[in-house]
Amino acid sequence: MAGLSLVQHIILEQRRAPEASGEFTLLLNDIVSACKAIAHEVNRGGLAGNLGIAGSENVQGEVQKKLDIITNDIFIRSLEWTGHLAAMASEENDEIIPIPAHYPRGKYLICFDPLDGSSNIDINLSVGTIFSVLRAPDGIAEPSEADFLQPGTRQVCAGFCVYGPTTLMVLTTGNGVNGFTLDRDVGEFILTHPDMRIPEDTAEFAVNMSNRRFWEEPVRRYVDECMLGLDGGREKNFNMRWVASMVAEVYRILVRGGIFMYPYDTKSPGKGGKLRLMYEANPMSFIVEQAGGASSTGRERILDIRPEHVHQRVPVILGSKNEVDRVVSYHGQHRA
Ligand code: AHM
Ligand code: MG
Repeated sequence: MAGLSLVQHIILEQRRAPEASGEFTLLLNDIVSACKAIAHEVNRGGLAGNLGIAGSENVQGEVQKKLDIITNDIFIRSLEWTGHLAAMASEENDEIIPIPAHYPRGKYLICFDPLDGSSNIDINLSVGTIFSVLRAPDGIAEPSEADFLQPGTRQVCAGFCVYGPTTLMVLTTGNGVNGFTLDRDVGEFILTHPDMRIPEDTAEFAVNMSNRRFWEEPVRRYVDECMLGLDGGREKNFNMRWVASMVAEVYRILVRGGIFMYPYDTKSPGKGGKLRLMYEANPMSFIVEQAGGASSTGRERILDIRPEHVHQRVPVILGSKNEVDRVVSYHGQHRA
């Protein structure tokens, strides 16, 4: 018998909340459709002429790949007309994306990265879509950037899709974390990984080691100790992974534990980190915490940050709780 589909799962959750109007379920259905269409384009790759650079830069000054633009368009076109959103924010758009005047408005806001891990597009490694759903403030017809600047604790839902050997969707609505695999034969995401939990301990870390000289002392200390393994103070050997796709790293951590770090570095002064708070760090932190893990900048819980800009960057340290706590304690000791 086929398992429960993602939409069935959400409808069952909705029935447990009798005050729910069903609008959120419909929004999620739209997101699922968008991700299925993106999975299709990513999968066709070179066959559809989708690989390579587009010849433009995004708001962050990053070279855009053709698929960055194609997937951003798919996400926007799939969601703008349905009447469940008040506005959108994308990694690929400098400004907030309004809902065109001729479409109805809804009560939700969405922040998204349509294709995370862009550097992996042309080399056939996993990439993904990350999204975060917030409520639009009451009585606001045309939300502005200020209406998006809510801390991560206010997220209604967060999720990501990984386009890898299989296409997977991971989702939380604040009630644990579930993983769904796209069954291409029936065109549905099927619940394959119910109630994902991150082990508290791990012997696996993920960090871009080439940035070591730009890190702060607490992160250098932690990673150096991992590298020393049995011969150092930790008295156990660690393994290292770096896919350079946050979606793949977080998925791995959800399945078998680990710690992922894109910490503060001095490589790009004034930026505060590489990853973006509102459509990378916040949704991933919500998911990781809901699965029993932890997420911090090293100095504060990511979900508590009061955002200042939609494209704000933050240091990210997340995953197995005991390891994240250790890195945070090193930051505290360094300050003291
Ligand atoms: P992107 O949104 O432009 O793809 O950047 C985010 C990605 C993350 O998925 C990944 O963890 C990181 O950038 C990799 O960065 P680096 O190439 O510096 O190792
Ligand atoms: Mg990204």
